[in-house]
Amino acid sequence: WTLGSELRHVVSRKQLILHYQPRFNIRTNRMVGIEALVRWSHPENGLLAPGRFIDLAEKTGAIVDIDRWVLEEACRQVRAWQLEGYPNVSVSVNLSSLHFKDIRCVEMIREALTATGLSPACLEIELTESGFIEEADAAVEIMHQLKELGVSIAVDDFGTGYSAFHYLKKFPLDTLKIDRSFIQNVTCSQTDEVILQAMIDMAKKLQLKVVVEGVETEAQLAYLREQECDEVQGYLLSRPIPVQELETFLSERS
Ligand code: G
Ligand code: G
Ligand code: MN
Ligand code: NA
Repeated sequence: WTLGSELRHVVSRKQLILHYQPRFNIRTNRMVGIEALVRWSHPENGLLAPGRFIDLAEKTGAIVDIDRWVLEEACRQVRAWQLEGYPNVSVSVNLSSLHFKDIRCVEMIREALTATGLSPACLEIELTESGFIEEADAAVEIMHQLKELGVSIAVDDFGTGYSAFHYLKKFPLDTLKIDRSFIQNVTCSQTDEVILQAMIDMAKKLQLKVVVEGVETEAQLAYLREQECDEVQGYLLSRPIPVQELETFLSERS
């Protein structure tokens, strides 16, 4: 398929851009972090969301170059904002689970930090559950090395994968990002409320930071304020936005 072969050249042709979605501390309302979300600025088809090409990039192997670019660009951008005097935010980068089978990904991450001068404390790597359970031994080793480096590790889309909890003991995790499907009906479904509450309780008892994703209504936000949730992300607060908009946001809202 033609998109597949074009994908091999997206990095060298400079067709990728990053949007950033803010993440907020639920108590202080401050923007504390941003998630980097890649887009493909395609010459004929316009701006393509990752849902349109990440799976394909994983199949063709193009994801390796894409993720390396995303990582370095996100680190570079956040470091540039620091040097320009914007308020400090940390950045979360989604990495394909393919990397977590290969110890070289630690080098890739170290290089991005060294090349850009960003402090490891400002970087969080997001992984999906299914991604690291598959080759657990390799993933554990990689995560330990990342922790040594000072980088944080988040489980993305929590609750949608294998839904086995044993790995929470095994992996050195910092953050659970609870999948947006769990917040959707929380204000009208008792069942959903029970499940979300249980996930938040468990995370807190395991001393993990809890981020709820996909917050779209004031009622959902009010509900989360009564829970022990730490941070929120979602369209109610901000969609993923381009660099310039984020700069405005940073200067006005932090
Ligand atoms: O199309 P949509 O924006 O809904 O897709 C978002 C999905 O794409 C999320 O699952 C997100 O984790 C993933 N994603 C976004 N940016 C990147 C990236 O730079 N690398 C990888 N591997 N996945 C990404
Ligand atoms: O899998 P991951 O969590 O990395 O995916 C992030 C995706 O979720 C992005 O595509 C982003 O646009 C989307 N997203 C972020 N906030 C919301 C929200 O409030 N509602 C919905 N439906 N999608 C959201
Ligand atoms: Mn994510
Ligand atoms: Na998610």
